[in-house]
Amino acid sequence: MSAVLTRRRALLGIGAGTLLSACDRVQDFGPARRILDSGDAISHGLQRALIDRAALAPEYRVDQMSPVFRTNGNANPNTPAYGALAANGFADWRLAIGGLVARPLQFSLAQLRSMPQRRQITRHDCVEGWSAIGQWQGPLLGSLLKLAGVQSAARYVVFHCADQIGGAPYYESIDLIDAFHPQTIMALFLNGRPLDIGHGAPTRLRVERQLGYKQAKYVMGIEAVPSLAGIGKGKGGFWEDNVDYDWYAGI
Ligand SMILES: Nc1nc2c(c(=O)[nH]1)N[C@H]1C(S)=C(S)[C@@H](COP(=O)(O)O)O[C@H]1N2
Ligand SMILES: [Mo]
Repeated sequence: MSAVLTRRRALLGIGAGTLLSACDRVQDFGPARRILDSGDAISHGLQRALIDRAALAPEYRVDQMSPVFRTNGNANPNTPAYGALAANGFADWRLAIGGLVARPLQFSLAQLRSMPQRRQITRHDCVEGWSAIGQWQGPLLGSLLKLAGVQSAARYVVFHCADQIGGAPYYESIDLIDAFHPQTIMALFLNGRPLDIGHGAPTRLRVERQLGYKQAKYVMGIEAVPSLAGIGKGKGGFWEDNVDYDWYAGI
């Protein structure tokens, strides 16, 4: 880690664990590391941006949890394929991880549940003007990606969902900084219960530094890609493609 990053971390009071995990990831990706090492003005700006990106979203106490966590968007994919998986308790469902990875993997729900889990109480903010505080639990997305071995040419992670809106598949994407953020999980539980269909069963993304529409529900596949071109209409997500929402929806 550079001296500037170390000093800034001290100034900002960001925990070593938090920032180290972000730095570790940067080290894994050659080009970003080289920019960080170059020591010019642009590099300084990028360092500041990266520190902001590594910050944690606020976490809340149990007594601050919303009594009701409403659903929004699709509350059921309503396809025969999804219906068959749900009818069987998702025993036949698999989460596929592919694209630019050394080892394409398929995880069963039981396998995901047996992995180390992170539990966090966070606030979900929807652009439509509502928010809710809930407790999410699941494995770190970063752990899954490490098992698959993300290749250095990858820049984004795309989430392919089981549902559609107006005939277009719902999908979302984030960059590798958010993918390896210490609060980014594939949630299996909401408020201590297995994710219900309304909230995205059997797993949904929680990327806590971004707005509600990035929190992809009904995730069937995760794909590491070099570029967002050629996926959907190329803007990185259903809402980005169709109503011009920002791809980076930071909060
Ligand atoms: N697959 C899928 N993911 C989705 C949506 C959707 O319609 N389909 N809606 C998004 C929006 S706009 C919000 S605010 C949240 C709502 O999550 P909730 O239903 O668990 O409250 O899911 C997001 N993820
Ligand atoms: Mo939303």
